[in-house]
Amino acid sequence: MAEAAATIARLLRRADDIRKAAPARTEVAPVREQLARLLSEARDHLDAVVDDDLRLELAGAIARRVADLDAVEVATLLGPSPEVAVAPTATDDPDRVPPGQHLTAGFPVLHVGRAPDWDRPDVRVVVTGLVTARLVLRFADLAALEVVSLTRDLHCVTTWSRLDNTWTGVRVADVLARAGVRPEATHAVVSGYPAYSTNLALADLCRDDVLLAWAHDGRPLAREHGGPLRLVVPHLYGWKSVKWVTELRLLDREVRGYWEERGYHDLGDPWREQRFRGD
Ligand SMILES: Nc1nc2c(c(=O)[nH]1)N[C@H]1C(S)=C(S)[C@@H](COP(=O)(O)O)O[C@H]1N2
Ligand SMILES: [Mo]
Repeated sequence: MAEAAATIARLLRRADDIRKAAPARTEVAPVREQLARLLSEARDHLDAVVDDDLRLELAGAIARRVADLDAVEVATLLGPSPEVAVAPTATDDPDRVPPGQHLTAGFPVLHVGRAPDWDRPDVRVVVTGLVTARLVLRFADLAALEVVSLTRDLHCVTTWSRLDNTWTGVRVADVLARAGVRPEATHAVVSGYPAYSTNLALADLCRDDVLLAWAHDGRPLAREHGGPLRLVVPHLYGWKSVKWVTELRLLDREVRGYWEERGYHDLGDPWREQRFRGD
């Protein structure tokens, strides 16, 4: 039985070593798989630990590391992204490129899960929460608002930046004005396909250059980049720019979204390098 506890302790130490090395790795899936295997092996030894307190303690230690598997993904994402071509740092203009960022050659595609098979007729954006009128907007409802084009840089927390993206769409502020913002509203959660979301202060969401966009560089927004409709929040890291938007929910408090729940910063200002909570 002492042997079982020692075996578990050894497996957990190995898992922790791999976990610590994770930020340097570029492949997320193998790290996760390796950790999941070690942790399930550790769990297999639990029954052989006779002492109740020790067994409970070890079970807790394993459970915490299982819960941490998502955080491994976060840490790994902060390393250089494998699909991204990075231009030499020497060409980076410090006035355009925030600290720790590098220019990319192409336009990387980054999202959790799979892109939906949607076209413009499939667009439905629910505006809900602390609004005077809950709305379900179709593409035509959105396109009937004032159409805006603007050019902004996109900074992903995984360290790539793509300059001079021209986005065409409507201001979120105009969409929210149609629904009527209740005075108690201070924050929003914006959701997108399939179960993605992010939290934003209402003031950030209502800036003049925050759009629901359907075109990029003068062409219909490609599906992999969030087409038919995505949020664009140019002054914050890219994870705030929800692709395949489904819902804007206004709240009187901050409720964390997908990445924020996994340790990303609530605000995410690239110029202050707010990658993780506490940065
Ligand atoms: N629905 C959804 N939107 C998302 C994401 C996601 O995983 N799901 N990833 C975000 C992240 S981390 C970034 S950097 C940008 C990337 O946009 P791009 O794929 O058009 O470059 O989309 C954001 N929007
Ligand atoms: Mo990102």
